[in-house]
Amino acid sequence: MPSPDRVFFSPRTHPAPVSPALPTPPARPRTPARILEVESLNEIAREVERTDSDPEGVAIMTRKGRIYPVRLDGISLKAAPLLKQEALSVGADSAHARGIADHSAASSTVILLATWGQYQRLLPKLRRQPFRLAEAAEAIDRALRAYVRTAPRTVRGPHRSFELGERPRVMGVLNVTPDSFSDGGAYLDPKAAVAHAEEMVAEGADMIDLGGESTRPGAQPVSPEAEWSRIAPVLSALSGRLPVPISVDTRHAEVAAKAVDAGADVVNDVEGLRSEEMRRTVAESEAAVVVMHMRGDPTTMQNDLRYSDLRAEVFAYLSTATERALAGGIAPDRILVDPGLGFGKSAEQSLELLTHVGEFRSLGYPVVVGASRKSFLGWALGDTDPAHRSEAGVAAAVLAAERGAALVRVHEVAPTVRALALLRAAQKLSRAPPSGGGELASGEPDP
Ligand code: HH2
Repeated sequence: MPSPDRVFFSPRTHPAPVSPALPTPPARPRTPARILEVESLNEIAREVERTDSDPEGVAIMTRKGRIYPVRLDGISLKAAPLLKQEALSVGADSAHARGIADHSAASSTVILLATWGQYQRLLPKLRRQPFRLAEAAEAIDRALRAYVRTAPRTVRGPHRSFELGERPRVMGVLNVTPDSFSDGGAYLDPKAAVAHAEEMVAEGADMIDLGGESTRPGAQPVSPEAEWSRIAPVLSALSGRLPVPISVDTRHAEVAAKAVDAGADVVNDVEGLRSEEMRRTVAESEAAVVVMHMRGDPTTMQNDLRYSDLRAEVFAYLSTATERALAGGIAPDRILVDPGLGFGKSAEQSLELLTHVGEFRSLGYPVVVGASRKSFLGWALGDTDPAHRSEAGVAAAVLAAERGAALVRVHEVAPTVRALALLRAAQKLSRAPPSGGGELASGEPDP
């Protein structure tokens, strides 16, 4: 984590003292108090600057302007009180189970509540402590750095590379299926599919996601042979001709292998690399991969929607799946994660994941979100017709990108691209550095 001395603000000359002859300002402020909408540290710094605070003061105050709540699981009975004590010693705090005090709990989930500056003082203290608190310090450090990262990253596929993070990117859906829930049959003819891909690229799609099997709830599984026969002609017509990378939406390793051979750069696996064969295929082909969360499979996934803690479970699943991917030889800069809206989730659960999607950035991988036309949008609209979900789908894409998704998977590319242009402009404004001497520091938080 950057040290406080990396915060640069240029020194300023102080103005002459205020003359005592000036009239005394009114005792009460002339305007009501205003709660500031300041999210990023640069935004906080710019506001503090407006008080004409000393540049050094701007840096110090800014670090106090935002709390980052961090959740840790499985903190032991011995470690939890020590963690709280150290947190309190830097002016922060941590919450843990009641049972830690009377020793009725062997371990606890802990929520740390600290500012960036407090973490900088806390982490070195934790690194010196026993009971695996040094390990916890590393986990906190890694998560904070990953969460606040705004720098773009290049994802390298076997055929071409693409940039994520510099602006929200759009993945256009191309379903070559008879039974997809919203566009089944529309692009089964390869000519129609190719024309639709070209249309989406002309509308601003940054990637095309080609799928030959519907994974909607209750969909009938398709054999790898049938799936490949649907996508092969489309892929061979598009590959090398499209100016954007192609992703193949498949659960089958043999389809993934053939598709990457035929020009795909990304394997979009809704089964989250559960299959060892798929992990091997992705590693060997050097494809990028979207690791998605789904409980069970499309035929069973909506049968049991009980989670003891939805986001914690999805987060743990993606953490394990990405660790397995790394262990299987997939390079970290080729991994993307997706919470899988609608895959074994109720409408409320999909909405919860959508509105907290930025949390998954703590894993250190770009986040993909597919909300387009899904039934939770219909639930929010009080309307079951998928044809009426366009506007809500665009809103969901903007919400996802605003909350930290790097890539949104959508059917309607043109309106999404136009809506995201506004978000991009707003993000540029919000992330602009303070005027008093440049950046807070490289690597500083500025989500
Ligand atoms: N959703 C669908 C399919 N693939 N892949 C990722 N990474 N994330 C998603 O949310 C996702 C996905 C379902 O949408 P669609 O392709 O339109 O429907 P169908 O599965 O019926 O073809």
